[in-house]
Formats: sequence, structure tokens, C-alpha cells
Amino acid sequence: DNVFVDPKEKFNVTTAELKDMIVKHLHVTQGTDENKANEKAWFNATAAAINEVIFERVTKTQKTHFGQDTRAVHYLSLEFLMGRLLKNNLCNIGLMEKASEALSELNQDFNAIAEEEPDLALGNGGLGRLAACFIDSLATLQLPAIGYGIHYEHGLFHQTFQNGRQVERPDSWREYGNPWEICRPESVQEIPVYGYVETKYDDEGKMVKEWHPGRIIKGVPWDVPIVGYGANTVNVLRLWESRASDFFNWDVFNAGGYLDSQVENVQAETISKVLYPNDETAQGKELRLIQQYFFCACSIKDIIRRYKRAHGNDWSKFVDQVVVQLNDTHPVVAIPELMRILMDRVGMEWDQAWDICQGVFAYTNHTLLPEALEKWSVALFEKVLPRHLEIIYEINSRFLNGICEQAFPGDDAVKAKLSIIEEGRQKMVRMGNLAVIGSFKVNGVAQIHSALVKSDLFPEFNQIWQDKFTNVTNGVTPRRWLKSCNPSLSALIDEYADVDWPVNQDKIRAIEDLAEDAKFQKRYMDIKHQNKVELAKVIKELTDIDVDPTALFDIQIKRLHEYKRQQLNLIHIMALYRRLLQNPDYDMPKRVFIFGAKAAPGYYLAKEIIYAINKVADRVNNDSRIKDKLKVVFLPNYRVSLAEKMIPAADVSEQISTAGKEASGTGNMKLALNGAVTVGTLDGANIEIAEEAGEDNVVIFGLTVDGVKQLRAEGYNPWDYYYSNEELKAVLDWFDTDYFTPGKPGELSEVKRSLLDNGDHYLCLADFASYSDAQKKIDQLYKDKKTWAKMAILNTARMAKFNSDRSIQDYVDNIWKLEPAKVS
Ligand code: DL6
Repeated sequence: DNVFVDPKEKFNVTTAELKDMIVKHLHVTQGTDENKANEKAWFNATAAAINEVIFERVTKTQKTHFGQDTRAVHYLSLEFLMGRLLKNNLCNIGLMEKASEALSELNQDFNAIAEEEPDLALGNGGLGRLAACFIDSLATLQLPAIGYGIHYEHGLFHQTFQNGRQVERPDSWREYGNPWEICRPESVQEIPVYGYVETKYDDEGKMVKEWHPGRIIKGVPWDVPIVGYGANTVNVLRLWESRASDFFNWDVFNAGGYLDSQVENVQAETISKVLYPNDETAQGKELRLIQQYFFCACSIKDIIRRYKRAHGNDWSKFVDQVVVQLNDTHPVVAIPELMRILMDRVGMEWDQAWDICQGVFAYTNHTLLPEALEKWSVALFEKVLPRHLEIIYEINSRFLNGICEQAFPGDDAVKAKLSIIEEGRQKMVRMGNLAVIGSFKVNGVAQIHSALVKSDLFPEFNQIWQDKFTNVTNGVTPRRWLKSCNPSLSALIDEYADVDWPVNQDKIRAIEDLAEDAKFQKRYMDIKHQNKVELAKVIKELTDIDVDPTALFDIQIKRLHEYKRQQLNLIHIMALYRRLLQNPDYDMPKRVFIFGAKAAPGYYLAKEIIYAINKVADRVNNDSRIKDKLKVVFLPNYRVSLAEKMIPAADVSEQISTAGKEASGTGNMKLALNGAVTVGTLDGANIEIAEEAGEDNVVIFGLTVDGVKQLRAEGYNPWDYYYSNEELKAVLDWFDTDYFTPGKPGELSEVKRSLLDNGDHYLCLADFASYSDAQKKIDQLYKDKKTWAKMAILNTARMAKFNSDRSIQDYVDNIWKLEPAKVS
């Protein structure tokens, strides 16, 4: 029954039929014809044609799940960084080749048409992209699942550079419609906010709470189908759009207040207007709290609606049927929301409602950075969600006086630490503590990160509930991140590995035996070279910089953040430049350093680092003395679709965060899978990547987590490194000159200041010498073409652990306890 069928064999649409379908949609849904249509219309028509296949399967999947009354996971995430869907959907339903043929027979260039699709950039970085990989895997594994998020009108901003500085422009991905979504008016929800709580007593003298909301907001669901690879399952991602409630509008409108009613509209629509462009920082804004509550409340109501359709008012099976995964603390307000509904609406007693909540919610932690652990002021909470605040206080008091008192009798210090409410001048609600107390499982996202969640972040909670804490190492979908983005390498793998390698990634190990085979090495490295030629074209197009595809392509792609240490990469580049200036024959292979990163618009130093990289790039790229041995490129507007072009072309993957700071990383997995050699610290999933690839096939450097702790305990002083390393000193002093900013000395000094005067919080200077040695090792390895090819091949062969299907199976086995449901 579980025999894998290649998706290509599964769906028997012929190329000719697909052609007819595309042309039909050109006429019927696009209102144009083959002569007039532009590429956008061809894209929309192609999407509409394959939607005929996809949406039919959505219905079948939902019928199957309903018919079998399956237990399902509900993945609540404020972010889903989906990227483009055309090629991904075609890949997963096995129609890629046929669609390409059909379009070419219609005299259209498939790749040009695919380029017309805007990215669905409804996320910031790792956390949002992980959610996207996970829902792909859930559908592929035929698991009953639904993703819930926000239908942002504007996703992550577009980034351009003006004179090297980041400039942000709004992203209007839906301006001309989105063929991949369908509105579901039948499932609209009404969501209350603001107002006050009235305490009343019913006929039996029991106290009841009635929330009189100040406003009602309408949540309109849009469903995006999520196509499983080689499976008939098509789950959905349900994204909520906010609108003004008709009820409120109508009153104002009737009273002649047309403009006032528009104000209501604008205020309500603002909720789903923009994605907050921050990652790793929580920023206490009222609108953000309302966003979080809005999508959680819509989703919880939707979950209950579905449950009731099968079980009516019998709540006894709720915990068996429903599991809700909270993607970071952003959706944690779902916990008091479910309590509120069960008590105030359904009429349950506290204990019964709490048992249900504790059986339903599980929480994933994605960061240890204190600035990313969300806290809301009690005053704000009370204003926006007065009833929820009462419930949170009750959860807290029961926890502190019950379990906490039993575990730490009379220990007020521990109680103050574990309390959901942080006391102080401004009282705060700690969402991390609420998440741990309200969930039955808490997981980190790589082994070391999960260990640190237990030992450093929540040690006392771990003492209370040892079984609650677990690890699920992240993963990435090999369908998007190898099969679809690197078709040439996939075709090579097809020759040696069983056809099911995109689901059973271990099968790629078949190429391990060929890692030293000269012919295979040549074919593998020719593909890498061709991918570099393609990326060189993109670089030329986007930046007008010429790069040599025979050079080593060294890539750092991720959000710009001090802990990720793009500035360490930069000072090493400056050191190389200086070495080349001092000795034009300095022994190194030609290298192109390529960056892609967006900085949060309010993150001053991150933007200064971008500026510094761009200024150094200008100088280095135009310095004939170094004979093109070094090039530096910062590609603007890094996003999923650009990552798909960069990753297949990488020789080296920069994973250089301060040990203990990067929870996992997922770019590290994608790059290694595509044959890039990691130069990295023992941080996050790098550790597991090194274990899997073999330590000869990665280059590790720098302080370990313990080393970092020890250095900090001894008292870290960056000036010691400055004064004791002549090269480092010279490089840092360069920032104060006008060498890179002619006529404007000191324009880059902020970067130096952060590394010296401001204490170098992320220990770049402490790790510099070791990083520089690691890069020398990379140079030597790269010169030995055979060794390098072997390393690259073994990286591709050995990344099966980082398939997101494995992550999902871990969630299923250890947390969700789900069964697949085969859709016929
Ligand atoms: O778990 C996905 C991803 C990890 O791979 C990264 O290491 C981690 O930094 C990232 N965390 C966030 C936190 N955002 N917020 N809030 O994106 O999660």
C-alpha cells in the first residue's frame, strides 16, 4: 500500500491536455489570447490550469479526513515564508516537465513565466521558512494538518541599496491577485477586542464573567493549497484577513457617518496590513498583540467549528482529535483564548478546561536571545484583552501556589522567576512562561539548543516537568531545496539513487561510493560550475558586478544580525584585501564573497554593517591592484526565490554565529545539501551537520558554548585582541579612515565601535584568529580539486537527517501522535 509512486507517473494528464488547459484559462480566466497575453497572463493561466488538479484534491483530502474523523495538527504561526509556488506545486504533483513542454510548444519560456510570480514573503527568516517546509512535509507524509497564519497585505519589505544603504519599500505581493488562494466566506469569524469584563452571578449563585468587547473584527479565511509530493494529500494553509465587522459598520453608516464607518474599516483592516519586519526582537506594540490575538482567536474558533461538525457538544474527544503547535511565543495567547471559550462560552469548570488546554498545546522555542522572548505590559493586555488577563492571572496563581510551591516550597526567588507576571515598575506578561506552563511539550530546534533551553533558559521548569522538554532538530524540504532549485544535480542523483530519494533522502547516500570516482566528481563539479555561471549572470543583472565563475563562491545568506556575525566575515575580507595589497602574490584561490541579508528597518547597527559591506565591496571590486582575486557582492532583496538561485552555486557556506546563539539554522542544511562546505562554529545544527557530513567535510572554528561562557566569566576584553593582533588592529583602524568612503572618514566607525568600545558582545575579535585559520584551511582544500569534490559530494550524500520529513516524523512520534490518512 505504501509503495512510492513517482509523481510523474501518478497524474495522467498529457502535455497536449495541459496545453489545452492553459490556453483555456488564458481565454476564460485571463480574458486574453495567445497573441496578446503577456508573461503575467501566461503565469496566471498556467497556475489556474494546475489548480484544476490541485483544488480537486483539496476537497478529496478534506472529505477523507472528515470521513475518517482523523486527529489533526494545527500549526499556528505568525509567519509562513512560502516563496513562489508554481515550480514547487508542479514538482510535487509531477507535472514540471509536462508544463515546461506545454509552454514551450506554445512558444513560451517556462522559466521566464515562473519569474513572473511574486514571492509569498509572509515571514522574516528561519522561523517562517521552517513553517513553510513543515507544511510541505506534512502533506507529503499524508498527515491531517492545517497551517494557520495571517493573510498580510504586505509581506516582508523589498530591499534596495542607495549609495550602499538599505532602503525599504513595501511589498505588495497581492496587488494583481494571487492565483493560489481561495476565499472561504462560509468560514468567516467574528473576533472581539477591547472593552471590559462584567462579573455576574447566575441563578445558582455561580460567578460568571461576561466580556463586553469594545470592537468586533471580522476574520476572512483564505486557503492556500499545500501539495504533498507523490501523495494525493493536499492540505491547506489558512490565512486570516481582517475586515471591519458589518454590524459595527452598518450602525455608523446608517447614522449618516459614512466617513466614520470608513475609519472603522481602515482600523480593522490595519490588523492584517503588514508583517512586522523584525526577527529575534519582540517589540511590544499594540497592533502586534492584536495581530497575534486576531489570528489565534480566528483559528481556535475554526478548530472548534470543525470539531463540532463531527462531535457536536461532546467535548470528551477534543484532546484526542486536536493538537495545536505554537510556533514560538507569537501564538501563545491561544492558550487563554481556548480557556475563555471553554469556560465562558461552553460553561466548563476551570479544571476541566485546563485539562483540555494542557492536552492540546505544544510549544516550539526558536531562540534564546532575551530580546526575542515576548513580554507584554499588563496595562496593554488589560486594555486589549481584559478577560484574557484575568485568565492569565488565574493560571499563574494556581501554578505558583500549586505545582511551583510543591517543587520549591517557600522559595520566593524561584516563584518570581517562574511567574507569568514580571513584577517591577511596569508589570509585564511573560509569554514564554505562559507557553511552558500551558503546553504539554516544549521543544527546541537542534540538540544543543534544546539542551540550552533546559539548562539555561527554563532550568526550574525543567526541574518541575522533566518529561515536558524535548528536542526536534529542524529540517528542510528536499523537494524545494534540491529537486526543484537544482534540477541538474537532481538529474545526476536520479541516475544513481532510487526514484523516491525526494522522500527517502537516505537514498542519496548511493552517491557516497562515487565520492572519489574521477568521472563522477567531474560531472558533479561541472554542475556546480554551471550553477555558478547562472548565479554570475544574476549578480551581473542585479549589481552590474562581474564575477568569475571559476572563483570560489563563498556565501553568507541569512537575516542581518550581530549574533550571526556578518561583521566577522567583513573584517576577514578586509584582512584578505590588506594581505593582497601588501603582497599581490598572496597565495589564495580567487574568491567571491556573496551576501544576502535584510536588516530590520529599526536595527541601526545591522544597517551600518550592510553599509560597511557595500562600501568595502565598492573599493575592493574596483581595485585593479588585486587583479580580481577578491570580489565582494551584496545581492539586494534576499528572499526565498533568490536563495533558490544562490544555494546551488555555493562552494562555501558561512555559518559563523557566536556559539550558543543560533538556535539551529536551516540555511546551513540547504547549502550543505547542495554541496557547499560549511565553515562554521559549533552552534545550532552545525554540530549535527558536522556529525552527519563527517568532520573532515566541514571546517569548524571558534569558541564552543562552554568556551564562550568561560571567557565571559573571566571578563572578556576585546581590546586585548586588538592590541595583540597587528592585522586585526590594522583592519579595525581602517574603519575610521576614509579609505572606503572617500572624503568621509569615520562613516564606517560604528562597526569598529561595536567591536571595541561597546564590548563586542558577540565575541568577533575573540574568534577572529581561529576564523582566519579556518579560511586558510578552506583555501588549501579548495586548491586540491579532488579533495574538494569529495567533500562537496559527501555533503550532498549525507544530509538525510535534515529532511523536514524527519523533523515532522519526530513531532508525530514524540509530540503529536498522528496517523497518516491516505487519500485515494
Ligand atoms: O527554528 C527556525 C529558526 C532557527 O533555525 C534559527 O536558528 C532561529 O534564529 C530562528 N528564530 C527566529 C526567531 N524569530 N523570532 N521571534 O526566527 O528560528
